Amino acid sequence: PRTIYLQDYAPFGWQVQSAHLTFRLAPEATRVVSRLHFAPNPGAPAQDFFLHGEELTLIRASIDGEEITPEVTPEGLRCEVPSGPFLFEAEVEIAPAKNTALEGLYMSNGMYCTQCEAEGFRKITYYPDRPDVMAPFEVRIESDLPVLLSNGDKVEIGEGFAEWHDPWPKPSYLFALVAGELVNHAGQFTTRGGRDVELNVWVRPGDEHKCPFAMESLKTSMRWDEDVYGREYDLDIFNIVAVDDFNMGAMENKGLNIFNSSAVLASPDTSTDADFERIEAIIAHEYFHNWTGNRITCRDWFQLCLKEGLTVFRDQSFTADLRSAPVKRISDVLMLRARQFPEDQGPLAHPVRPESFQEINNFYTATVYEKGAEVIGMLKRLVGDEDYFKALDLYFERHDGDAATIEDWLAVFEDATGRDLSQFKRWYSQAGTPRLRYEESFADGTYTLTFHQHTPPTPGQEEKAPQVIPVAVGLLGPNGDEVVETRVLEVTEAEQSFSFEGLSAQPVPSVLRGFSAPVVLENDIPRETRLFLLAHDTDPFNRWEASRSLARESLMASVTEGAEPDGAWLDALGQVLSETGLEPAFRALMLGVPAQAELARALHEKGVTPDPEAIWTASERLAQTMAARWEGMLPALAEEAKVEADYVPDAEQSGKRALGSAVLALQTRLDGGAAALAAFDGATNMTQQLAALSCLVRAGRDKQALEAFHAQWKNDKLVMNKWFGLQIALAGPDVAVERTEALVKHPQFDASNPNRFRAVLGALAGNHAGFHRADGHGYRLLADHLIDLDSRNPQTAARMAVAFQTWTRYDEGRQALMKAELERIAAKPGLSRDMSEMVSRMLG
Ligand code: B3K
Ligand code: ZN
Repeated sequence: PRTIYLQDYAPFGWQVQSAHLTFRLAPEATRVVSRLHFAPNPGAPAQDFFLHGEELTLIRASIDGEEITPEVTPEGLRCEVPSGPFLFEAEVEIAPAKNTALEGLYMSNGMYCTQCEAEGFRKITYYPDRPDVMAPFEVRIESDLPVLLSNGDKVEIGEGFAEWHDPWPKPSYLFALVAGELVNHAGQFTTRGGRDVELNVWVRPGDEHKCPFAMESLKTSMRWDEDVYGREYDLDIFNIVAVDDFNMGAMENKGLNIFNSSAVLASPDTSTDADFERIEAIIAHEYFHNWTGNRITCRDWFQLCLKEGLTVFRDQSFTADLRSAPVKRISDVLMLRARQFPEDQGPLAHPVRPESFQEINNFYTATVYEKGAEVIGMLKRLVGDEDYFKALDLYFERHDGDAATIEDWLAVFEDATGRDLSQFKRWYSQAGTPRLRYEESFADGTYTLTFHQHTPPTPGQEEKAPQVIPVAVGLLGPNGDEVVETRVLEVTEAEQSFSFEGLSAQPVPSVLRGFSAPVVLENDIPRETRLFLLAHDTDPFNRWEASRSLARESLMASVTEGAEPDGAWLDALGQVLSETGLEPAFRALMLGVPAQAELARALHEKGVTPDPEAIWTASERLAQTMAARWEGMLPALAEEAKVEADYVPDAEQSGKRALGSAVLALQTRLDGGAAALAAFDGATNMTQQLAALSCLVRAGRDKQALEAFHAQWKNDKLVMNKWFGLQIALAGPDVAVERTEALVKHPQFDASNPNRFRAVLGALAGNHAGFHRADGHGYRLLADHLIDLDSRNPQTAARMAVAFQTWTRYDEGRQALMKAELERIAAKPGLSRDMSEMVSRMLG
């Protein structure tokens, strides 16, 4: 496969002044007629006229009304064109019913829908399918289906057709079309400028009752973007459509967002609190793209973080505002460490702005999204809130309607604040997680922190230069009082000191408060200091972090030396748990212990080869010890976690339920499942029902409950995904593989539905000890299914192959087994470009 390089960027030789498309829909033979007005692009180098097009049957083509016979290749079409403006017309045939890759125009449960980002539009018609070519679109859809939707505003809806016009010039990746038997949950929003906007959530008949939450989330997002970023909506209609078969969460097509049904449909009976929060965040994310992504898009796909990092940062801020900021920050860091750190520290490491790719779909990664968001957070921390919003205003003013770059983005910050960001830019170009270490000294009332930073090599980047690391620090006095409030130190050198004067005694530092930069803090902070911070830190993140690191060390000592869980830590944590002044959601997070994969990474970082079985055993033992040690306080915590009011998925109630679920898990360790069985039977919402079922699965007392759950929910696909996933994800290492083998034979397993495939095979990959079973059965099972899926849906298959990215961490036996599976995948004839790139990068 061909590699594309950032440095080779060149603009397209023509502009598309307008695009007119007519669709005559038919499952096996849809006709797409395009009328494209081209004009030479004065700024572009001379080039052949080439339009992207894949898997299209060309019926006819013409220029200015004259039939032409273009040169057609598997990648597109080439022809001679006039030197001035001209009209290009083409008619092509495509087969949406046969499209199993779910990219381009495809069918899901009898409805037509599209997914064009990044390069799917070329499977719909011939077009310059690149984000820097923007055009207004007019779309006519002809079909007998009752609901026919496209981007922009309605022009005319009649018997068997609909016409839409999107006045905002957009790249082809934002094109969307939907046709089907759908019903709408309608709403209305008036923008602050007075525009009345019709809102709809479109779903299949029967799902109407699962729409109100998405609608409320949309309105809240629209208001928030006006209030916080000053951004208003710009069309008279905003449609959201739920689709069952979808490769990702959702897509921000202009005025017509298409969502995985799992990211829209919500009801208390069928969705957990976590689902509600995720739906709210995804609705917000896609809506926020209207400005950060659509009005200002990316010049090329290397700039993907320009829209994704920023939009993730915006949705994280939104959730933090709506719910609890510390709880949101801790959850985001957990996610970053679970998904982005392994990427940054393994064979798939790439900069936030990659410089080459074979298949762009492989770069919708945690690095581009979540580390991309961290980079924006650091920028905001460095310049301060006021200057941040000044820079954003300038960004919107200067680049509205542009296809922009990271250089453009940084320039608005430089111009708005007068800062030089050339060193900061390394966050975009250097891959890898920086390591930070500090030394302390104290003399004559002056306390000095000396930082050292370095970034380990990553594939293709041996040498790393120092980065700008904003380190938020506060100092605590010996009695636990805060003597210096949080201040942000800017570490820019490989080694750099900062002093604090006028202190009467040596303070205890609280470093990297709020996780102010995505780095690994390497200090072996003494256990006493961590216990002190756990008891006294005023920064909730670092308080949580202190406990988390004590937990990690305790578990590591269990794994390597068979040590007992750390009693001093458990007692100190027990104190925090009984602080009724702390919000329940925060205490629920404090009860969480490092995941087994996190321990594997921590051990590997210390030069210890992780043993998955030993990690599993140590984790089980810790849970058992926690339960026994805190037995006395569990009833009071359970009492506090009770929610008497009617179910609402807000932060307060969800926090209580999260605490209640964590307490039930501990209780189950003591009573073998009696309380969980009662909770399962008495559950009045999915959060409780699933929490109880999880406890029963872990306790190995799940047979009847799983049957009952199945009987109750067998007709609800989204709930059934939970049923499939849970019994694998939480199974013991001895049975996880067998359960997966049984479930892929279940009549309701459907490998062509990405949600179902992920629920089952993703759960196996996420069961650390089960997946890493020493005999390699877990590896083989996953590889078998990835090979199978790759021939139909390369995007989802390649994405899930990431489960193998940590293969070099493990013992020789496991390494050999995983390598053999990667090689087996690589050797498969006809392997997709997506999968072949992923596997070859992992093999190095
Ligand atoms: N922009 C889309 C992701 C498209 C993925 C293409 N493989 C959703 C989002 O980030 O909002
Ligand atoms: Zn996005």
